[in-house]
Amino acid sequence: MRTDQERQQIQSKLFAGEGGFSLIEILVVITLIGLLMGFAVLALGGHSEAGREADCRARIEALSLMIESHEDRTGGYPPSRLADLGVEDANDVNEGVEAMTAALRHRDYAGRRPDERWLGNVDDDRSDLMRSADGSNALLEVVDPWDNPFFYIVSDAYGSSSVVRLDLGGGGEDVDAYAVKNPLTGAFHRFDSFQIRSAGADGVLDTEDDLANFEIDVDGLSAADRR
Ligand SMILES: [Ca+2]
Ligand SMILES: [Ca+2]
Ligand SMILES: [Ca+2]
Repeated sequence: MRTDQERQQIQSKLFAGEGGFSLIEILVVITLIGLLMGFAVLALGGHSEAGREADCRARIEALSLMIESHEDRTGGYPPSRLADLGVEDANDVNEGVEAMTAALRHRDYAGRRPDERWLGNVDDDRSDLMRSADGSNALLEVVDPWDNPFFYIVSDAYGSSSVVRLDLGGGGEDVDAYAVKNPLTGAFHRFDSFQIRSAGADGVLDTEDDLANFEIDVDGLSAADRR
C-alpha cells in the first residue's frame, strides 16, 4: 500500500512534472486546436461544392420570399418580360431574370431588394428606360454561386421558351429554357406562381444537379415533357 505522501508525489509528477505540461496547459492547447479546426472547416465550407449548393438553396429561398412579398405589395409577381416594366429596347437574353431583378430594384418599389453581391450582368446590356432605385441603367441578373444567372419565369409565360445565357467560365452560350412540368401530374411545377431555377454546379440547364423552387425530377427535364 502507498502512503498518502507517495500518492501526492505520483499525482504531482503526472500533472505538473518538471518539463511536462500542467492540466490547464493541455486543456488550453486542446481548446485552441478545436477552434483552429472550426475555422478551417468554415473557410473550406464556403468554397466547397456542398457550401455552394447550400448557398444556392438559400438564395432561391430568399428570392422566393422577395417575389412573394412583391406580389403582396403590388398585386402581382415581378414579370418575366421587360416590356411589362416599360423596357422596350432590350435584347431577349436572360430577359426573365432581368425583369425580376429590375422589378425588385425598381425605384417605385419599397420592398426588400436582392443582395448586391448576387448581381451580375452576363450579357453586359443596359437600357435607357430602366428605372432602378440606384439610378443604374444596367440590366442586371441575380446570379447563382457559380456566377450563372438564375432562370426565372412567371406562370403566364409557361409554355413559351426564353433565351438564357450561362457564363460557362466567361465563354457564354445561349440556350432555350423552358418551365418544367411535374412528370407525375403532367402539370407545370408551381403552376399558378413562378419558377426559379439554377443550372447548378455543372453550369448546364436541364440536368439533374439543377436547383429550383420545386423538386427537380430528371424525367421532368426531358424536352418532350416540357412543352
Ligand atoms: Ca439581356
Ligand atoms: Ca443583363
Ligand atoms: Ca445543371
